[in-house]
Amino acid sequence: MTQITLALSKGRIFDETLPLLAAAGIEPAESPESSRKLIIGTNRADVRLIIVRASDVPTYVQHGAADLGIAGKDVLVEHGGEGLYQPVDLNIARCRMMVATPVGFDYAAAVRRGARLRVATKYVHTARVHFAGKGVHVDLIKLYGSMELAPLVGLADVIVDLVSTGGTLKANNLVAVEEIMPISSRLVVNQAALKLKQAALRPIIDAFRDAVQA
Ligand code: PRT
Ligand code: MG
Repeated sequence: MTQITLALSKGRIFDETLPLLAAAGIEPAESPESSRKLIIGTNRADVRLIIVRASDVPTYVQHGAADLGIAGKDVLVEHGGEGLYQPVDLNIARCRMMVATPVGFDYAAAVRRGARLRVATKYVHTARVHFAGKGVHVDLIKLYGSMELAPLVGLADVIVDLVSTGGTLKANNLVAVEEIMPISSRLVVNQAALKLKQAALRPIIDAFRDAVQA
């Protein structure tokens, strides 16, 4: 029996993946929210889940420690996608990658002036490519979370972050001024595993694709 390992993160991706797993006939034996286990069995003896940080999913799959994974496009763009096949946009955990500024900050004028813009973000690669494309010179400040704080305390002029409801920006007196890209989560597959475990992986990939289309 071919063993299949699927890498997932807790939280919104796990919750939104459950119906897709069910469509593929996979039911986790326990919830990662209540269990501290990092390897979770399923109703299928040949399928197990590993629970990793969202930003680590591409790394586990790239190196073949997991055959499949589910990762946000934000994470995949930062990772680069090397060694990964991305067969299905699952259309879950949707949001938008945005540039945001304090309310009242004249972003258009700042860009026009051509002065260096201080940009705080977890998404350094995405931000670099975005501003280079606009011909805007930036000083990138790498953060690991709570980007919204940076402009409020003078660490940066603008942030690049994910926006879903907009509630977090609003609560911190920030406003989205530019969309960089729409984000959703993708099924990613280790390229070597896809060849070696074709017969076992194909039905799962197809079930996910069918569930998304339904
Ligand atoms: O939380 P942790 O540090 O472990 O990692 P993570 O934040 O990368 O993981 P997680 O589980 O929070 O997010 C996993 C994936 O969900 C991301 O990689 C995105 O693809 C996707 N996603 C969808 C989001 C959001 N929507 C989202 N709104 N990820 C994060 N957010 C954050 C955003 O960064 C901001 O702080 O929520 C806040 C804004 O939300 P609103 O609703 O107030 O606009
Ligand atoms: Mg988070």
